[in-house]
Amino acid sequence: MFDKVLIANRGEIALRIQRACRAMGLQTIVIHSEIDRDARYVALADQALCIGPASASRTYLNAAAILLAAEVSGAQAIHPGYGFLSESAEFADQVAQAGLTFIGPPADCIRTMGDKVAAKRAMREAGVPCVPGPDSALPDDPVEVRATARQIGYPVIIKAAGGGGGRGMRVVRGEHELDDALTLTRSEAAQAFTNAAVYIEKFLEKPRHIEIQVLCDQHGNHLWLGERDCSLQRRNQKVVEEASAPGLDRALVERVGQRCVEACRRIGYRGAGTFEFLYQDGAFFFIEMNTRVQVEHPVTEMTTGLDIVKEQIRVARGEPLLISQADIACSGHAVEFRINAEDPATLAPSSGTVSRWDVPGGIGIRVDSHMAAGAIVPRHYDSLIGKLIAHGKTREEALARARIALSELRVDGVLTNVPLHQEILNDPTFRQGGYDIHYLERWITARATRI
Ligand code: MV4
Repeated sequence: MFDKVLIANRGEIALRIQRACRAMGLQTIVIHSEIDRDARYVALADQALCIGPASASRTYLNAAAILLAAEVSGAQAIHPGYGFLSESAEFADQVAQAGLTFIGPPADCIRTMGDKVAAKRAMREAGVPCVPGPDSALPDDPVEVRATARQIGYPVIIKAAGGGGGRGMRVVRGEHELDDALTLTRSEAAQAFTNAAVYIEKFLEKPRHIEIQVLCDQHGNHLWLGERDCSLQRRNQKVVEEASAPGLDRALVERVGQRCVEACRRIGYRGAGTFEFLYQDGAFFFIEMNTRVQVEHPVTEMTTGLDIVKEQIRVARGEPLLISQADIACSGHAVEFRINAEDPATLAPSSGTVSRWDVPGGIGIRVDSHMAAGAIVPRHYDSLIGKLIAHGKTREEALARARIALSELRVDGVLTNVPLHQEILNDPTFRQGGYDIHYLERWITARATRI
């Protein structure tokens, strides 16, 4: 049991976690860098500790400094948020060794999912549908690899087992490209990740990115909370996410959701998690599991009415979930627009001081942001400054509400991608729904030639 939580993150998620803590009557401690010292969530916390300069490696990624801050402040639990140390099995272990509660899954689950080969093997064994390809790392012998690639059928993709989120992968369209791709991906993997292993899969040309949210306690309750469509992305950064995914066969989603829940039971998963799938030609293919709360969790909160961060904390306290699968009814449609501080024309990050921050409101509108007039957007971290989430009875209603809300959002001092979102909302393919993961990049390229 704990009543004092240290939030090892920054920005909108630091504020989001703090709100959940407050709703549960828990004390909050935030750690922060020098450049974040005047942030709104820092002032709102019960206690704040500056642990270093702006550099993320010396602050939000500095496990030793965070553990020391927990010790001196008397925190009994650490919430890692997303990014930074959230998926470090080593950090989760260190937190436990310090006698504190890590608000997240067991370190072993994080470790398994961090190794994409081990993750895939565990999921296939649990009956989750996976992308065709072996459940093992590639052998050194290029002749064996050639045979495997031929068996799968070109195009194939070679991925680093220690990668994920789009890092360390290479598409191979024919045998003539295989040796070079293998050598390059292997050397990248050896350099960038502690795990040098690579693996091979069938390359899917035009998939959608559909993910399934799960929530588990240690009392045998394993739930799935519906799916999200995160196909609108650029350079592996999601831009718009929605729940539910338009046009899917509900009976199929139901079966896949149940498989995810069974897999969680099998591996002893606890906390919130996300199964990432590629969806193509009416079938789901597991690629990775995320063992953290995600940026896009609010769309699921809007359709289920659940507070995912609160449930994460409940579960970490050893308490049982108060809901069962039968209680989960996804209602209506929710869409999230990530508000980034970036030049809408060049898409380059824009940093500085926000001089005006006028937030939209009204029925079905939620804004998760740590911004305010006077807030600093440092160049040292990612460019997410807020999220605008719209809910409606139907997708059309959610999009209509989002359109009005985006028109009410006024930001001065930094550039934002709000104009990009407004253009996206007018795009017939987006309005139709069901676009694939390459749609936005192609749309942006076409737009660049239009301007
Ligand atoms: C793939 C794929 C096509 N076929 N795997 C990129 C991020 C990482 N999570 C997995 N990724 C992909 N894996 C096979 N077998 C295409 C991608 C991919 C992608 C996936 C999800 C969201 C955006 C993406 C953007 C480019 C490529």
